[in-house]
Amino acid sequence: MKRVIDLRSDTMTKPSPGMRQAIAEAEVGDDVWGEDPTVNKLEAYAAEMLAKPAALFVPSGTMANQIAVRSQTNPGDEIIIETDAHIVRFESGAVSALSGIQPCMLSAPKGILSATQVDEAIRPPDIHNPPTTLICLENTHNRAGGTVYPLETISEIRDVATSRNIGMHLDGARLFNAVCATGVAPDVYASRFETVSFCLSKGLGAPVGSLVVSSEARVARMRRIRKMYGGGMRQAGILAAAGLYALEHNILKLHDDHKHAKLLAQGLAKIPGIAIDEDTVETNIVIFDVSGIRQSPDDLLETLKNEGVLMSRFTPTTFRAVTHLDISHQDISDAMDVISNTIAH
Ligand code: TLP
Repeated sequence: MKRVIDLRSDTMTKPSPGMRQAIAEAEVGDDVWGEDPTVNKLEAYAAEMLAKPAALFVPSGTMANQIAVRSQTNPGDEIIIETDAHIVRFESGAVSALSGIQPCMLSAPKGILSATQVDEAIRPPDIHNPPTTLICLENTHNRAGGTVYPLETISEIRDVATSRNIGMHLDGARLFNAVCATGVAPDVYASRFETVSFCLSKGLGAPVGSLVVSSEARVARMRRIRKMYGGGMRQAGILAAAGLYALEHNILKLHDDHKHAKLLAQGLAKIPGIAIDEDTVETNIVIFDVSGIRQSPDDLLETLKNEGVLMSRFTPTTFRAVTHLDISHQDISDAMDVISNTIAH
């Protein structure tokens, strides 16, 4: 059978034999009762890594974000967020449906808001205005192509937030990609936010799971919201074991994903008809435009799929390719051969 090179997302990884072994050997208990030793271990591990007092294990990145937003807002509040952020683009309208807030969406180059932009968007106290109570950032920024928030910019936004008494949440689904790209420690990023979420099931290779870290009091509140959202899990230690394995073994492997993404971007840049801004390829996401190719984007995607290379459609004329744990150097050169041959015909 022809090997499929699946670049649709870094969520496509399958648990490795070592991870499966850890899953098989996990000690479990009922986590709704706080009695799953492996979940407790994972939460303690995550809290320590991000230097926050506590952490909560949840089934998905979406739930992590939604619980964090809910814990820091009241219905009728406004949150400041970049237009293409996952929280408002890809979470099925959950912030409005579940938290009753309205988003104030700001566009920004590479998905990176500036402190001035944020400052100007904060509503002055007035009976007509929704109170601005939360600023959400995304690092790395998925839809902008895995771009990294400069720590300096985050710190400037933090200063604005603190002076205006507003909370901050980080959608760090790919926080460890940012960590690998910059060398900035995860706890340094986390120190700028009240709540930080990160995913185990993106580049880190676990089948399920995200964490959200914060203060003891807020995590207690978020634990209740998790239950309300149906995210209380029972013998979840088998999932937490995969998460622990991911954190212990797979973070440094993200460096390879970043090298592979660069390689792919360099190869794509050489193909006539493909437009790509190589500077935006800072981590494991490659977004490129195919409007200069004779074939329609739909046909091209289908032909590539038939040749064993899967990518996702991002906009009407752009594709997204994401490198991950299950993609090797060889896969990248094989994918490049398929792409060049397909486009040449
Ligand atoms: N992103 C997925 C899709 O939903 C688009 C992907 O393939 O990239 N925050 C960010 C920044 C994300 O990229 C994602 C998933 C999430 C949150 C949500 O995580 P899950 O899928 O676990 O709910």
